[in-house]
Amino acid sequence: MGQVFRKLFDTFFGNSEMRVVMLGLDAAGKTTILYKLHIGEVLSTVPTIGFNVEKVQYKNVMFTVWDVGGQEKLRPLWRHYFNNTDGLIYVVDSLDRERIGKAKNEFQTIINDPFMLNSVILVFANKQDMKGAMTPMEVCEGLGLFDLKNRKWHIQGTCALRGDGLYEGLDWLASTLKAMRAAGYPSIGSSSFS
Ligand code: G3D
Ligand code: MG
Repeated sequence: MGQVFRKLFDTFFGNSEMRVVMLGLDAAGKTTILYKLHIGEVLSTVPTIGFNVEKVQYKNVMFTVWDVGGQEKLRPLWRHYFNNTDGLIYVVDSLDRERIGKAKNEFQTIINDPFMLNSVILVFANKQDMKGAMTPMEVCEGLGLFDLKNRKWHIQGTCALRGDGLYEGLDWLASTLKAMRAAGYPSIGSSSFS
């Protein structure tokens, strides 16, 4: 998995800087995904602003990860991390039907942040290995993805424990960003499933 992923990024990104933030409610599977990618040492920091941030730098690509859905008052501080974000990965625990409404509220707040308006959106409908998990289509509906206007998004069913779907999702993210860069960042909406 790690090797394939590294090859993918080497092929697509060369030397261009890229910033990816991976967000989701606690227990969605973000930390598991970060480790599963094997792209470098996961640095866990608690900045003075008081929430836990995990970071992995792989060559020119910086992944920054934190839990959303905590204290509202910390929200304005996210801006610091949103700045210049190229790609958002939003991870959903597909088994957690009770909190899909909360996951939606947080998601909508994030993607409508002025700093996030140009970022492409990859949603991981995680924990697909679990019986009773929402399908990617249900997660799509739960988050309100169909209502998005002029955004590039993609939803991918994943099992982070096994690594299933991670590569496919990141492949979409990398190739989409590459195409946007080549075209000078047009913000044209499109969507896709897998
Ligand atoms: P977070 O970083 O988003 O808060 P974690 O989430 O990566 O810490 O994962 C939370 C729990 O979900 C962990 O279980 C983890 O093993 C589990 N998990 C993550 N991805 C999957 C998946 O695809 N399938 C299943 N079945 N479980 C998953 P624990 O028990 O360690 O709390
Ligand atoms: Mg975590």
